[in-house]
Amino acid sequence: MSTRKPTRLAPIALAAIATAVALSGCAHQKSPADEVYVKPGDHDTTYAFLSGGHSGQVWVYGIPSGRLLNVIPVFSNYPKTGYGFDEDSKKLMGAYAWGDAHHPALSKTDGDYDGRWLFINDMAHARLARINLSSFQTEEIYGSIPNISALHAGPFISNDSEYAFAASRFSVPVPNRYEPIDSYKKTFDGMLAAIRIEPKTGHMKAAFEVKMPPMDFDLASAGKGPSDGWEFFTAYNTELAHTNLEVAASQHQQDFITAFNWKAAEKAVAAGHGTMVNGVRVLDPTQEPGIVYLLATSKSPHGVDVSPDGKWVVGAGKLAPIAVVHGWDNITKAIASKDFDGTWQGIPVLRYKSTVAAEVPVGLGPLHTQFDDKGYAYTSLFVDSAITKWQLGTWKVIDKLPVTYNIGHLNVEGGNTVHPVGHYMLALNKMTKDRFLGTGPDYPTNAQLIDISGEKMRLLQDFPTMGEPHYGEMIPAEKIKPLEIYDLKANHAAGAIHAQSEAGVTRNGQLVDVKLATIRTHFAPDNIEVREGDTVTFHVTNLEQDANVAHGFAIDDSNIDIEIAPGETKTVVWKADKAGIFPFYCSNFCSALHQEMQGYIAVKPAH
Ligand code: CUK
Ligand code: CUA
Repeated sequence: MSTRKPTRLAPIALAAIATAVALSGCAHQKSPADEVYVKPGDHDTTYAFLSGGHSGQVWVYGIPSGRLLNVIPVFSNYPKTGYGFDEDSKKLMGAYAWGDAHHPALSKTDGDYDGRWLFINDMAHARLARINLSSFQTEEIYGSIPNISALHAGPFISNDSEYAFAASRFSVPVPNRYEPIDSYKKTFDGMLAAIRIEPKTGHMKAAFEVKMPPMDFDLASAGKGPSDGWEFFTAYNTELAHTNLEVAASQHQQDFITAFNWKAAEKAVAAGHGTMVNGVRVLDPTQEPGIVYLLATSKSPHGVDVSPDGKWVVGAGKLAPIAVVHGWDNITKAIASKDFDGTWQGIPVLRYKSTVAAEVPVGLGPLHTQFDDKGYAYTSLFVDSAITKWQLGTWKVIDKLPVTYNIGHLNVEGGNTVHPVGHYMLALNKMTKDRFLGTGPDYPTNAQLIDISGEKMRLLQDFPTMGEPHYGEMIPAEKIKPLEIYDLKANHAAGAIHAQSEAGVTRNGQLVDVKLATIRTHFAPDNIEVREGDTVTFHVTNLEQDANVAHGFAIDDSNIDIEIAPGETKTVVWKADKAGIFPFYCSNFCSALHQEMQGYIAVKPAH
């Protein structure tokens, strides 16, 4: 079925093949075309969840084919599924019609992806969303998170999904209030946040926060193994500039990674430390020794990534051609012996010479690092348009692969876990330029699939992505168990019905309730009479219990169009504000008589 798992061979046979490949210069290697070709009817081996950037959606791709499997609307409307049109999803989306989604993050158990949920941030409104990976639907949007402004850094999930961590990119006064902008250094605050994830339901709630100097927090990564219980955040703008940042925030040769001991913070919060600000307990690190330390890291660090064994904290300073590696052992020793390079804004700065294990000369514009299962690291280089592979421990640069063009994030399958898979890596490039047929001045972005199972990285293929997927997460397909239908018997949604006989119209003054059934190939009822001025609530239940039989419900001359999955109920509200005849129909091709699936609403004049 897949190109992924070769037939099991005895170790001797494998060794023989390895030798043969080495001697013959890859004569036995499949061509890239064979590696990405998934023949009709076969399935991909891996899911890739790519953020849709400011389209506010998540794109689901199959890997290795690069086929777009589906779109999950999160922060913006999607008529295809009716998201943002029915009452429940309107409520989820709240007051905003868009979001800026950057970082999909899979839930974890014991440091590995468990296939339950996908979290993603909306930077612009400081929100986090949770997608259920059985229904592939957005289940929760939490926020705006109190005291967090521009949630770029997040969500970063701890090893047992205890918390999603997040931080403010643009500092503002906390609590938010008027202050003259040039009082920035004194009155604006950077914030780190721990958002508790309820283990059974996945519900999110801000648990505690840490008030920091007004740096721009950018990204984070969870400690693992020995460093579990810590979260590492990068920050640029240690200059604390509030204007002309391109120059003013690029002055210092080093900025910081903030090492945050969240287990210690939990204890401080349990002991009642800190103050309540907008309903969340906020700790002041200058009053809570041991909670936050600063790690000097080269010029304007963007990404920070902790190796799967938790021993190395890799920072990528985008304005220096190196990846800075801090050793976890070094960090703990420096903390224990108070080996500080003084304090900054009241927070201890660990001596750089003591914590740094290596400065790896990766190339120009380093942004993000990922790891494989064999002790190698891969750093994306925006300016060089390349990926550098290097080795943990020896710090040797092994390989450099050009990518097209201007890579941002990269992602290894299982990339943020303690057990990366080490076969596929995606390069998420910002620019497409000449890679695809032109489609006017709006260009797609470009994902490139790279095989990292050998010594050298091998480019397998390009495929277009949309809305700038800053980041993506890849997970083996067998870890996800997609739902096929909703169980009609278990459907207790408001207005749900379980048989066509329960369908019908009820009136209460000018409020009309329609329990509408859809089943191949009709609506029941399909002739509905209401009066001008009525507010008509349609609870549409799809009575089907066969997979892949979704019906639609669209009303002519209206903004109503939803799709209802088998066993699902969706509710839409329609104003009968003018007399006349309004046809409605099934907008989703469902069967041979789909075109017959229609009905009429007759609106009687008020007088
Ligand atoms: S970011 Cu680094 S390239 Cu994670 Cu929003 Cu876009
Ligand atoms: Cu039901 Cu088309």
